[in-house]
Amino acid sequence: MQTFFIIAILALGFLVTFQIAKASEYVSVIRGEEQSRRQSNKINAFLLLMFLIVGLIGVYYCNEKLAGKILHYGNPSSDHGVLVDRMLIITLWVTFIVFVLTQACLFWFSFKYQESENRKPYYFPHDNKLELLWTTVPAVVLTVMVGFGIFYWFKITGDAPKDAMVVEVTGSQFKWEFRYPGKDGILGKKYYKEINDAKSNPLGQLWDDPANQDDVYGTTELHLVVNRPVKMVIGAKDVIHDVGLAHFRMKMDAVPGTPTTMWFTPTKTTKQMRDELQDPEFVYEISCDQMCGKGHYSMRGTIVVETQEEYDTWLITQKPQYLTANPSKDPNAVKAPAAGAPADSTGKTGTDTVKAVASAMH
Ligand SMILES: [Cu+2]
Repeated sequence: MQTFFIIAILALGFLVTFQIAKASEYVSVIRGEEQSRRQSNKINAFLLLMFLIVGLIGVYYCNEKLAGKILHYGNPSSDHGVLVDRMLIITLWVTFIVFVLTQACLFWFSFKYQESENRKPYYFPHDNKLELLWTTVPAVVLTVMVGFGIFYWFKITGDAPKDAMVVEVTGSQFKWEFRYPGKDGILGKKYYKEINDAKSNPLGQLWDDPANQDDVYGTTELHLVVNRPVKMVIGAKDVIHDVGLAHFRMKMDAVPGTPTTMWFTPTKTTKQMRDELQDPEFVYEISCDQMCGKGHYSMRGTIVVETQEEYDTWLITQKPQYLTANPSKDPNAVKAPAAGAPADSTGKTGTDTVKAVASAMH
């Protein structure tokens, strides 16, 4: 029904415009071309001025309406985020001033210098001073702005500080997977042909590589340490995704076969953010910022920013993926059946099995 009304209104609007145009054509024939031309010149000049005024009010109104809805992530939660926000604000101010000045001149001059019998136009085809001015001023301003952008870009994608923790982020349709290097601080080698979910090897880790044996794997939730730089090694398994970290003002493409990196330092824990925003439900978010398929919208993960102690406590409870994929190598796996419970068809209890395995190992 609503669609019908919209189409009807559009059709009516078209008809009315068409009829007005036709009527004004007849009027001009009756009045004489010259007078009608002057008349429409005046109307156009007035409409241009109205467009300027209504347009600027519209810009102000949209801004007021949407201000809280677009940048509603609070203050940035990372060191680089502060720099990114500063650049954004400077860019917005510069473009705002240029926008208002140029639009005001464009429409006000069209109105002020409309055709008049009391005025003679002054024509000048070329002015070197003017050319120089309107070429150099924007060039200098843009160079400064782009220069800052490039400087920060190299900083963010450049070498991370030595004490940085490393985490690998892998995108696939439609989830994020995380890998932590474990105690050795080194992410083990991978090979895409080894990717096998059935064998508990979702990232294709090469188990021969000792560096892989303590790597911790996880999905949906990423753990980071507050005030400690983190270097992200980013990749993808199928199509291009994009790591979007709105609260940290960070963003980087996840490309299959071509690892990308970026680093930053989270400056507020999840708890601090909850207090700051007075929102006990708040969680940091990792989103996919690159349209990657029909489940793109659901490619959301959460990030927990915590203290080093909390992080260490959490990491200890995580089982390396190596042991999940190779249960025979897991020293804790044999303890799995509860004590006293029948362990298998032989009627032995779990404790018996542990004893049996323990004696077999010695
Ligand atoms: Cu996506």
